[in-house]
Amino acid sequence: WTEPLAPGAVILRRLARDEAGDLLRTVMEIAAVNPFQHRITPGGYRMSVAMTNCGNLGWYSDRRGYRYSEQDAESNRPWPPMPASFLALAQRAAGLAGFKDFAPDACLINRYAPGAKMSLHQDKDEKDLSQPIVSVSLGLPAVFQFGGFERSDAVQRVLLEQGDVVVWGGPSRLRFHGIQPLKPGVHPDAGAFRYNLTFRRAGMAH
Ligand code: MD5
Ligand code: FE
Repeated sequence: WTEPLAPGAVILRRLARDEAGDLLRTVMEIAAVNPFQHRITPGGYRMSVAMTNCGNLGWYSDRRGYRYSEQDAESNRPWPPMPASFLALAQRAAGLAGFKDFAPDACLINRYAPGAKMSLHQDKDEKDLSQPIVSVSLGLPAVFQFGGFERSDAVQRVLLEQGDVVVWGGPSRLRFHGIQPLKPGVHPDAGAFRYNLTFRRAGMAH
């Protein structure tokens, strides 16, 4: 079922529930080629979330800054291709939220271990901010924080569970958001972790 969160933001609860096991297996295949890594922020901190990517572009952070690149600067190799099942899910979700021709070229894969969090931030490294971001939650549940357009604005808290898909577009594309520290647990498909796929149009529209 669909739950409007704010203008431009829609939760598609459990949309990916039935395919979650397949998605997780595919995540493990990608991670076997391009392992999860804890990136360093420009400020010099090690991120608690571990990341990998698939698709033509991948999101990357080091002391030089945040950016999208065609290669993993660690290995100098291209990211693994975006699996057809990932692309189909992202496009289906975007379409349900009213974005008819979403063409993601990047999928950032985040892995949260107990205690891992993502502090309030905006996603604005993408070139075309008229394109939405589609987020797919897998494994352990997490508390998502959904804020406003200033870091100091009040946040709404939303529990995201395996199979929940959120489309962030329109005026919600640039809201501050984050993930509260993951509570320890054991998930039957994902063990001790939460995974999140975020599909993005990072480069120029064609
Ligand atoms: C996560 N990941 O659960 C989240 C899901 C990230 C990140 O935030 O940058 O890797 S994506 C949530 C999102 C994206 C774009 C806009 C908004 C939320 N928003 O307006 O709240 O690992
Ligand atoms: Fe984000």
